[in-house]
Amino acid sequence: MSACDLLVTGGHLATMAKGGAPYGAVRDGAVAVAGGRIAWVGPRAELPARFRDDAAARVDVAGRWVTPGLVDCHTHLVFGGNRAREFETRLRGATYEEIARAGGGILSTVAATRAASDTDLMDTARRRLEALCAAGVTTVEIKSGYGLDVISEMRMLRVARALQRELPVTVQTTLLGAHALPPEYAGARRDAYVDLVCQEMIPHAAEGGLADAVDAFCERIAFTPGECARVFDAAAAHGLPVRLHADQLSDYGGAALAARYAARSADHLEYTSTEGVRAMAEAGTIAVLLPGAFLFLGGSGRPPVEAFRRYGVPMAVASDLNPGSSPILSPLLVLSFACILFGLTPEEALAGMTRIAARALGMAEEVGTLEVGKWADLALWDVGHPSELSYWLGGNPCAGTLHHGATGPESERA
Ligand code: DI6
Ligand code: FE
Repeated sequence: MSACDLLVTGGHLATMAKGGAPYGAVRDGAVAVAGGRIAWVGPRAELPARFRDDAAARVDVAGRWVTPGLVDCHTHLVFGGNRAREFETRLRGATYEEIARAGGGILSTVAATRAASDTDLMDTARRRLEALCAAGVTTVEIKSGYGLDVISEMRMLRVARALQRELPVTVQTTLLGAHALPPEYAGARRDAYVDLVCQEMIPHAAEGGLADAVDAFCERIAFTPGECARVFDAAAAHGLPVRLHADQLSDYGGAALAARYAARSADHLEYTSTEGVRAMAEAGTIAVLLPGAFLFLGGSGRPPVEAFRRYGVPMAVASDLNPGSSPILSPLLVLSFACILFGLTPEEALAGMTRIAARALGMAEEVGTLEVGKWADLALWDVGHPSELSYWLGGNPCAGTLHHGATGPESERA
């Protein structure tokens, strides 16, 4: 048996590991892969002889930069139809909230998702995920939330799980039953719907191993902090970690609620107060910034980035890929927008879509940096410096990825 299955040399590494040089940069680096994981990483000149001399396969990356595979920690990429017509309506002056209150918005995607065949849902989601993977993503989180009944929510989670067998990517799934009130519960039946989420959806998802976490949309057009708290209690009773769509459209106390439940992350946060930031810092809750949604909705509130820095709240950056507020298929554009719209540095943005995103998913031991013991999830880039990943607007400098040390999907591996 060889000392390593694969030896990657001939380029520079942005390991994104904390503490060292900016970007964790290692010029002329080497990565040794064994059993799909990183067995050694560092300057090629220090590569131990056993890896140098006894590698089963070798890749020369020809002067490229190598980063950890990107981690898109917040997407809703499984859905039926699209909302291009709603986009036109918004451009004529209607707001996202007005459309939602009139029964459009998320609910129009719910109708399209319920009506879509399994094949249709799978095919359209696969195409979107292929775009992310082609641009460097090797870990993605996918939420349900466009089914809003037990069978349709479980179907969304199953489709999300199935994608992992078809593409070179790790999929983490999140149950978002509390995304919107479905039409059949409109009016005075709110509590009955929250009961359905708590007493049927969460138990089904947990028992079937279909969800890795539970999320809720805490907003005046969606669910109150009290309703979200009930969902979180049910999640905790089933051993599932929680996250929250918080303070996206108004300061509704979402960040503080997420902190109270020690949520893995609070996401959006455009209207979060300093008290919310402080609570997140104390709870260790990660801030997930979603600049695509901010841009696409023409947002006015900006997440309190300076306060997150001051209080030491780590910031992840994600696409929020969804049909209504962020139909964005380029993770690198998301990095650019995080810099341009929210004032992150390119290094913060890249950390937000690698190391910090992994923490938001509870996967910090597995992915997010190039460090020994983690999965060999690598992205290769035709750039002269990693800051370029946030700099070019459009185009795709990704020259390929390795997922668990291989180039193909799980189903093609031994
Ligand atoms: N906030 C969002 O930005 C997405 N979900 C959420 O809770 C948007 C979902 C949609 O409009 O379809
Ligand atoms: Fe979202």
